[in-house]
Amino acid sequence: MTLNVTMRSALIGSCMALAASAVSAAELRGWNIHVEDYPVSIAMESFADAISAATNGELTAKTFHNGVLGSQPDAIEQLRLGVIDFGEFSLGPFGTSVPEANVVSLPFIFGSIPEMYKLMDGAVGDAIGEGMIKRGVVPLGWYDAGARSFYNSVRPINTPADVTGLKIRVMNNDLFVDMVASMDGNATPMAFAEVYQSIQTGVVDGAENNPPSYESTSHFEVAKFYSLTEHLIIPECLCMSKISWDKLTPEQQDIVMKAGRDSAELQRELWQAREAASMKIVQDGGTIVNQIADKGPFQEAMAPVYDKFLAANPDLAGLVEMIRNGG
Ligand code: BDP
Repeated sequence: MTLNVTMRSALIGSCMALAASAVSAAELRGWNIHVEDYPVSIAMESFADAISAATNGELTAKTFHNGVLGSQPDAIEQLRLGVIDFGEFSLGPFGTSVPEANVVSLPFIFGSIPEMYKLMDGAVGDAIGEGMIKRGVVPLGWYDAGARSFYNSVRPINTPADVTGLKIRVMNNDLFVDMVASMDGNATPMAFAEVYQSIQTGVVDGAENNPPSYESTSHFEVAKFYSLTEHLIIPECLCMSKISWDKLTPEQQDIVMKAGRDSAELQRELWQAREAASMKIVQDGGTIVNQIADKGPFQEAMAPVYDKFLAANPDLAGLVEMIRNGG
């Protein structure tokens, strides 16, 4: 049977109406690993409120905090499959599925946090975003996660040699294993939720993270040496499953995109305050913080990480150069 043009367009029209009504009846489900008072979590709540307000409640979004929907690597897969509609992710674990995202996981690649913002809000963010869309993920806003530094229960780290022999938990990505190996440490990729107990029981000696995560997870209780290496500045992403995105009407897509961008602005402001508050909490709680007098030796130790990455991803050399040159 062949459909005439009128029938065909009527059919398409009714399918679209069905799809739209199916979405407006549904609630978007969001994944978040952090505790409820974390800057990311507060910004995600404002994202949901903005969507509901702008659609008069026709489209709503509910965020499940505290990682109750699973670990980050699993959640990224579920997002790509449309099982989870949206979430807030570090680009660190994203690198295993989106090669372009890996460039921001190279140690010391950004000169500073303001430089990271500038680049992510420009050509670098666009290039990474295109890579994500190709793999089924639509970025809505880039969130701040400050800089990550090492902490452990054994000794302060002042030079790369101090990392030698330490067992360090890293996020799920070979780049971070190589990063620790380049200083003769032993890296163990592990889920965020397992780190506290693993340090406590000596499975690992420490990990690395920004002050708010070091504090909100209470890792500082079991790893009191916090050494400000600031070796990774990895932006994060509020993003949506492409499958879920495609089910929205164009108007809903505009609303969701704007809500995502606005939530990123809020998150960046909240982040600054939380970083300072977290540093105070950990220091009041007995953490011994040390600055790194000279980060040069750490940066030099990372040369093999860059060499291996660029050998495996020659097509990303331009993006790496763009970031290293500050845009
Ligand atoms: C935090 C990130 C979170 C990661 C976590 C980790 O915000 O997305 O899951 O680090 O180390 O800073 O796993």
